[in-house]
Amino acid sequence: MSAVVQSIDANKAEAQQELTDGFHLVIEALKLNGIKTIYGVPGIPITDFGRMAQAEGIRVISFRHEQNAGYAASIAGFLTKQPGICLTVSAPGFLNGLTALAHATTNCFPMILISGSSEREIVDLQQGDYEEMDQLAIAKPLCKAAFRVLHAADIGIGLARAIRAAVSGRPGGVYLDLPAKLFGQIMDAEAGKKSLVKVIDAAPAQIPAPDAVKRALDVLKNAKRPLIILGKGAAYAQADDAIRALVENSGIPFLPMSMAKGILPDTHPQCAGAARSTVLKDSDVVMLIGARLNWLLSHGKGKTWGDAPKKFIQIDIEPREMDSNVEIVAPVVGDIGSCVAALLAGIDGKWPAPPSEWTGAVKAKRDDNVAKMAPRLMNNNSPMDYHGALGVLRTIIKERPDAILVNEGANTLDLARGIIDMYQPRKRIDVGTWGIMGIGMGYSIAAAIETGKPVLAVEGDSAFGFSGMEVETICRYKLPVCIVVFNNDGIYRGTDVNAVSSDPAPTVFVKGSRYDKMIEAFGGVGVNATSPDELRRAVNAAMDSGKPTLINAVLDPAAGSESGRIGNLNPQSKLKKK
Ligand code: ADP
Ligand code: TZD
Ligand code: MG
Repeated sequence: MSAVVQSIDANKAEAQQELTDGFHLVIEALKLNGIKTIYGVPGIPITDFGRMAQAEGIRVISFRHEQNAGYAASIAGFLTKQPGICLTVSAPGFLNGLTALAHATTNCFPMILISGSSEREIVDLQQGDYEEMDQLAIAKPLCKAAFRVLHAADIGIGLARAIRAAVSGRPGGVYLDLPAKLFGQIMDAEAGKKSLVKVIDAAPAQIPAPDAVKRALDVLKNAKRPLIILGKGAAYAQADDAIRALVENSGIPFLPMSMAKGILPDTHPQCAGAARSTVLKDSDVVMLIGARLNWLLSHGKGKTWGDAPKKFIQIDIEPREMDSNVEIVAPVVGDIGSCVAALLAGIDGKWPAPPSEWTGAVKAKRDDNVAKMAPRLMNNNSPMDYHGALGVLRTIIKERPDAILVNEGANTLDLARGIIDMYQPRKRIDVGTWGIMGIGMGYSIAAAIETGKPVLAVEGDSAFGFSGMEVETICRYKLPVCIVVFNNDGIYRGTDVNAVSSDPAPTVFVKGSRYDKMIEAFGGVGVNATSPDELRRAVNAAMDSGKPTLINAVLDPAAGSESGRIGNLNPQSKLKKK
C-alpha cells in the first residue's frame, strides 16, 4: 500500500472513533453519582465547564464570591447527606473557597471543593504561571482528604475517592485538584465511559459492637438524673424516627444543640432547652448523640457541669472523639441510625422511667423560664429590642414550621436560638462549630435550592455584611428567601464612641443604614420595619409571595451585649486603663 492510501485509512478510523474529553468526563462522573447542583464562581480554567455542566442538566449556581458558594455547598452536604460541590478557579478563587472547605471539615459536613489549577510543570518549578499555586499542598491540612487527577482516564476514580472520603465515617471536606490541561485531554469515548465509577454504598452503615451497646444501657439504666444531648450529627444522620423513639420510650429529658433543634420539637414535653443550665449541672448520666464535648458544651467540665460526678455515654461515628475532653464511660462507635436502633433493640421496650423528682424538676425549671420570657416577647417597642423582634419571628416559624431558619450574628444568634422554637429536623442552620460570620447568604441559597422550602434568614447587621452581595444571586435565581437584618448600628451594639479622634469606634457602622435599599437595586423587595407589627406584616408578606425580600429591622443600638452570650471568652487586659 502506498503511504498516501495508508494515511487516508487512518483518518477514516479516527473519524469513526468517538472521542470524549476531561470536561465531559467530569460532568458524566458527577451525574453518574447523583450530583444535581454545583455552587461556584466561573473563570479560567472552568468557565466552559460550567456552561457544559448546565447544558448537560446539572444546575449551576453562580455566586459573587467563592466563600459563599463554598458555604452553600457545605450546608447542601448537611441537608442531603450527599457531598455539596463547590467549583472555583485557581489560586485566589481556590483560597476563597478554602475557608468554606475548612468549615465543612470542622462541622463534619460532606463537601467537595473542585478547583481548576495551573500547569503542574510550571507550578512545581515556580516559574510564575497565571494564578500559580500549589493548591493540593495548601488544601491538605485543612480538609479530610485531597486528591489531584492528571489523566482523563483517572477522573472516574478521582471523583469516586472524593465522594467516599467526604461522606463515609465522620463526614468532612475534600479537595479535588483538576489542572487546566486535564479538561482538554481527549480519550476514546467508550473507554472513557468505562472508566467512570458509580460509588456503591458511599457511607456504609457502621454497626456498634454489642458489648458497647450493653455497656451503655447498663449505665443508662442505673441513672438517677439522666440527660440526652442531641447534636448536629444526630440531625445529619436522618435517623429522626429512631431518635424520637429512644427519647420518648426512655422518658429521658433531652437537650438539643443549636442545629439539632427540631429533631423533636422544642415544645416537646421532654425538651430541656429552656432548662439548660439546670440539666447540665444536675444530671448524673449524659448520653451524647452526635455532639462533641467541645467549647459549645464547656468541654464537659467546670462550673457549667456542676460538682456532682457525671458519667458520659457517647454515640459517635468517629472513635477518636471518645475521651477527647473527659472520660467516656460508655463509648458507642457507629452511625447514629445503627447505634440508636441497637439501643432500642437491646432494651427490648422495658425502659426504667427516670425518677419523677428529676423529670419534674426539669419540667418545673423549664416552664418557669418559658413563663418569665413570655411577656418580653410580646412588647411592641419602637425602635425594637431583640425580644420584641424575635417574638414576632418565633410566631412566624410556629405558623410555618417547614421554613428553613438561617441565623448568624452575636446577640442576633444567641437570642434567636433561645427564643425561636423549631418543630422539624434540619430546619435551623447557623454559624456552627466555629461561630463564624458569613454563612448567611450561602446557606440561604443552598437551603432554598436543595429543599424547595421558604427560607427566613435572621442576620445581625455585621454578620449580613460578610455575604451581603449575594442578595443579587438570590434575586437572579428568584429564590424564596426573606432576609431580616437586625440593624443595631454595629457589632454587638451601635453605641461605642472613640474618644480620641474623629474615626468611628471599631464596632460601629453608619447610623441609620438602610440595608433594604440593597436588594431593591436588584429588583427584590425592600422593607424598613421600625416596630414588631411592621416586621410581622413584612415577613408574612415575603413568606406568602416567595419573592426575594430584605427587611431592615431597626433595633435599639443599645439593646445588645458584648459578644452576645460568650462575652466571657474575651481576654481582659490586666493593665490599668489610662
Ligand atoms: P454540635 O455542634 O451540634 O454539638 P458537633 O458538630 O460537635 O455537634 O458533633 C457532631 C458529631 O456527630 C461529630 O463528632 C461527628 O463525628 C458525629 N457524626 C456525624 N454524622 C454522624 C453519623 N451519621 N453517625 C454518628 N455520628 C455522626
Ligand atoms: N469574623 C468571622 C469570620 N467570624 C466571627 N465570628 C467574627 C469575625 C467575630 N464576630 C463574632 O463572633 S459576632 C460578630 C463578629 C464580627 C458580629 C456581631 O454583630 P452582629 O450581631 O451585628 O452580626 P449583633 O446582634 O449586633 O450582636
Ligand atoms: Mg449588630
